[in-house]
Amino acid sequence: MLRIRLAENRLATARRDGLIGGPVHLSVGQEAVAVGVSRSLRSSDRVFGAHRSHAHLLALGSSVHGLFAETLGKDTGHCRGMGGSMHLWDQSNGFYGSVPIVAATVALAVGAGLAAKLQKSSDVAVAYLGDGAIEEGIVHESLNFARIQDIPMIFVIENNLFASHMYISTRQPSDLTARFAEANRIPAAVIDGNDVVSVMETAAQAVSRARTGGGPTFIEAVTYRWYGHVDWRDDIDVGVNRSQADVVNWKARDPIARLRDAMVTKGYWSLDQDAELEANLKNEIQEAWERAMQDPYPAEESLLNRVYAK
Ligand SMILES: Cc1ncc(C[n+]2csc(CCOP(=O)(O)OP(=O)(O)O)c2C)c(N)n1
Ligand SMILES: [Mg+2]
Repeated sequence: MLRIRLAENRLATARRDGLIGGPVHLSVGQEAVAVGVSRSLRSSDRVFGAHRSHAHLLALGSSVHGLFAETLGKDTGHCRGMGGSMHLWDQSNGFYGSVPIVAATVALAVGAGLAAKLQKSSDVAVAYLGDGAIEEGIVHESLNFARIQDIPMIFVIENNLFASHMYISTRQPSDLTARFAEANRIPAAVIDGNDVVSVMETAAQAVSRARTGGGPTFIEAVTYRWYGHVDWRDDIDVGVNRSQADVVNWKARDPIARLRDAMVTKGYWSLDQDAELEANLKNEIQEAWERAMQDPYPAEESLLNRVYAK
């Protein structure tokens, strides 16, 4: 969680300073979701994200340097610099891709899950989506099809209460989305998305159910993003129902501080260990950034080389 946080904070600063050409959608504050889910996954699983997917990628074990290089448009990036922050891919770690068309990858995850089933593997698919994405029709077709075909997959809804600048109560008659799982007879769990242990335990059950033929699960993890919709700003001025007080309250539920405090209180972890971990991670992030900054851009003539994958 800390690696993801430090990496995203670096991206925020770099974007503010004009070093990154395209928008970056940050998930600082939401780290427990991707980390808790990924704990039960293996590299042959098939994970899909969307526009806010740095954490989904990194939590699978993908390299921070690859993310930085991709975001900077460098040849060493996960997509050879052709995608940027919103088109991430690292199949070696099970990340089958993110696409900024909201909800588009949900159906791809259903397809990947169906393939896993037809191949008689015990691999699972994961679709990460937001409370805004669930308003797209394709999600409802996906839920229905996943249930009817008993597809081994997990729908992970990161309900951060916002779609761009619109608060959930301005868009939906309920502030929870799990009712859509109920409508499709998919088992659902609504959990505190800032509690990594709760995410981990819920995801472990869901993944185990999918691997053993039990079909799909819907996990709604309620959380909050600390930055605004895109880039480094906090969006207090433009966010409907996004006051400074809300942000302060949600920061008090910081998933990283919560885990650290719990582990220190129970004697599993010391503040010295914590300081050492943070120092090591800061070094790692700094080195990854410096390397990515120095890496080459892709050659101009390579532009069309990877439009279609072999
Ligand atoms: C099909 C489509 N419609 C609209 C947009 C513009 N858009 C980008 S992100 C976003 C909000 C998505 O909200 P949510 O799914 O809750 O994800 P979050 O940003 O909260 O992580 C919108 C409307 C888009 N990229 N694609
Ligand atoms: Mg949202």
